[in-house]
Amino acid sequence: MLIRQPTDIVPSEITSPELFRARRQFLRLGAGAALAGGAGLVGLPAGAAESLPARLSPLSTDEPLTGRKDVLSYNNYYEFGTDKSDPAANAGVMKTRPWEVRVEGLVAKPRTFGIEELLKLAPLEERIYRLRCVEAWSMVVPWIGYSLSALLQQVEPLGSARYVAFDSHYDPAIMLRRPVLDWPYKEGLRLDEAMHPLTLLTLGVYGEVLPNQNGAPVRIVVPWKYGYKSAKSIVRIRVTDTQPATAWNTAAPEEYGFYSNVNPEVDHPRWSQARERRIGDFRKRPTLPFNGYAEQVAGLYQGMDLKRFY
Ligand SMILES: Nc1nc2c(c(=O)[nH]1)N[C@H]1C(S)=C(S)[C@@H](COP(=O)(O)O)O[C@H]1N2
Ligand SMILES: [Mo]
Repeated sequence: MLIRQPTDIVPSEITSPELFRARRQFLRLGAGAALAGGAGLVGLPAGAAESLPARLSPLSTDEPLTGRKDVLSYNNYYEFGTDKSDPAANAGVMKTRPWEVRVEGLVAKPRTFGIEELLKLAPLEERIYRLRCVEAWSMVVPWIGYSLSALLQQVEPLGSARYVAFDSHYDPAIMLRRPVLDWPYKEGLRLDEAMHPLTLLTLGVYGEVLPNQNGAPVRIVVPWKYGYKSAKSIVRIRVTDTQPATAWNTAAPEEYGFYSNVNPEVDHPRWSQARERRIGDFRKRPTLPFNGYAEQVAGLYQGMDLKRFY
């Protein structure tokens, strides 16, 4: 079973052994870090992370979670370095309060949202999603947030709106200055993709507010697309009528398309996308079309040649 039945149970009542084990491990790690009186095991800033209670969403997968330590220490966040361990080591210096996200463009009510406001805009849900990186590894992550559509509805997109662009925060004083990508990091979705209930405005992970290396204080998560579509630490959302430029598509258009739907049949020019390694596993597993979310999202692309629009 891929998708849980709709239910109103809260995560603490879930008896799935993996989830239970993960939560126990989470509590142990938190307690250990507090006792040590300093940084946690994975480069977290000192002090207890703020917990973020959320109700388990029926849109969650029931596959075993990737361990919290891996989720918080094996990251892509190139602004803080290109090695997987760099973001956890370097992102701690980023200040995430106060924080504002400007939502503008082709909308009736452009508005700036403070992070406190975003935390209260809609009921928080725990969404356990598969994350498939373009580098052919994957994870299962218990994100916390709500559908991005709840935010977009607040600003009322105009009839001419077609796309949504996301800008990440960029501060050259604490981030990479080398133009590995065209900073600030940019991403984009078609409006219908952005409005799809699976597209998550993400504020937390593993029961806590987002750690900096995972894109604090607010990021996007689009589970049926390669991980790079899920921009971290966003400061601006712009509704447009033309397809926005994106960081990876600008850097290497032959390798990274605008759509970036997970597709085992369209290889990256330098490697296969047919299989993936789930972090923590030894054997590879087949990659599923749309990362296993085909039933929910394939309809968005009806009639499109997905080899051309990769
Ligand atoms: N601003 C920004 N967002 C980003 C990236 C980045 O380098 N910068 N990396 C992307 C990639 S390639 C992946 S796989 C995911 C990883 O998210 P995680 O580290 O929380 O697992 O973040 C995405 N969002
Ligand atoms: Mo990625």
